[in-house]
Amino acid sequence: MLPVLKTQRLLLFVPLIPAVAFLFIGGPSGFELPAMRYLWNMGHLALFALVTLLWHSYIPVRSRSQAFRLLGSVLLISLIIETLQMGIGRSFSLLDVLRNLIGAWIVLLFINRSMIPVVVSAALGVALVFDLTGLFRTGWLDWKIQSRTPVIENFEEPSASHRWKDQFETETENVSEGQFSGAVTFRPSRFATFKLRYPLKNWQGYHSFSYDVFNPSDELVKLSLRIHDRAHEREGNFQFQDRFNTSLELSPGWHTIQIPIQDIASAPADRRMDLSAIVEVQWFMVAPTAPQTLYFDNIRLTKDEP
Ligand SMILES: [Ca+2]
Repeated sequence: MLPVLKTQRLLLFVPLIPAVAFLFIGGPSGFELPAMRYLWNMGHLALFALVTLLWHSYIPVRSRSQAFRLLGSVLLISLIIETLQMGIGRSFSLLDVLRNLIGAWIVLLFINRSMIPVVVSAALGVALVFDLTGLFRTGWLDWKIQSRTPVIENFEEPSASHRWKDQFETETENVSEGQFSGAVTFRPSRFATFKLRYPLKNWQGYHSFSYDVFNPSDELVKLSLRIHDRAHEREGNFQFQDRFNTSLELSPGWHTIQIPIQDIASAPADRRMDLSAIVEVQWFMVAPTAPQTLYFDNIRLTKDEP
C-alpha cells in the first residue's frame, strides 16, 4: 500500500499547477536536441503519476473497479486535453494519451498491483518499453550527429544519417570524400527541399560552413540555401530577414561551396545568429519543372580561410 499523508497532499499541488499549464502553453521550446524534447514530452507520465497520487489521497483506490474508474477517467481527460490542444495549433498525440495512462498505471501498481489485470499491465508495459526505446534511439542519434564534429553530413555512416535518410539515396559514383555521397532529387513542387533538421548544432569557433555539390546535368541549376538557429523559430517567427539566405547557379560538375560563418552569424537583420544553436540547414529549388538530381558530399565546418 502507498499511503499519502494529509499534510503531504497540498505539496502534491505545487508541481501540478505549472505542469498542467505546460500542457497547453507548451514546454520550453529552447531545446536544440530532439532527445531533450522527447524527454520533456515523457513528462506526461510524471504528471499523471502525480494526478493519480492526488486522486488516491482524496478518493482511495482499493479495488479493481475503482482502479478501472481511475484509468477510465485518465483516458477521458487525456482525450479531452489532446482534443483541446488541436484547437491551439498543436497535434493530437496518441502517445501522450498512452503516457498519461502509464503514469497512472505505475502508481496503481505501487498502491496494489493485484487491482490491475495482467493484460492491462502487459499492454501498458509494452507501451512503456516502446516509449523508452524511442527516447534511447533519439538520444543515440543526437549523440552520433553531435559527436562527429566538424562533419555535418558526409554520407559515410548510414546509422548517423538516419534522421534525414528519406531525402537522399546513398551513391558511390559521384563522390568527393570517402566512399559515399548523397543523391538528392528535387522534384517538381512549389519548394523542393533537402533539409538537415537538427544537424550539428554548435558552429562556434569555425571559419566556414562548407559543402561539395555535383551537378550531373548539362545546364545551369539554381540552388538556394537557408540556415537558421533556434531563436528564428521562437522569436523570429520564420521571417526571411531573420535567417541566412543565399542562392547560387551551379554549372555542370563538382563545386566546393564555402560560406564564412561570420556571414551566417550576421545574417539576421536585428540580431546575431546564435551559433551555438543551429537547428536547420536547408537547400531548396523554387518550382523546378522537372526532377533535378544533385549529389551532395562532405558537408562540414572548417577552420580554414576560403
Ligand atoms: Ca562522403
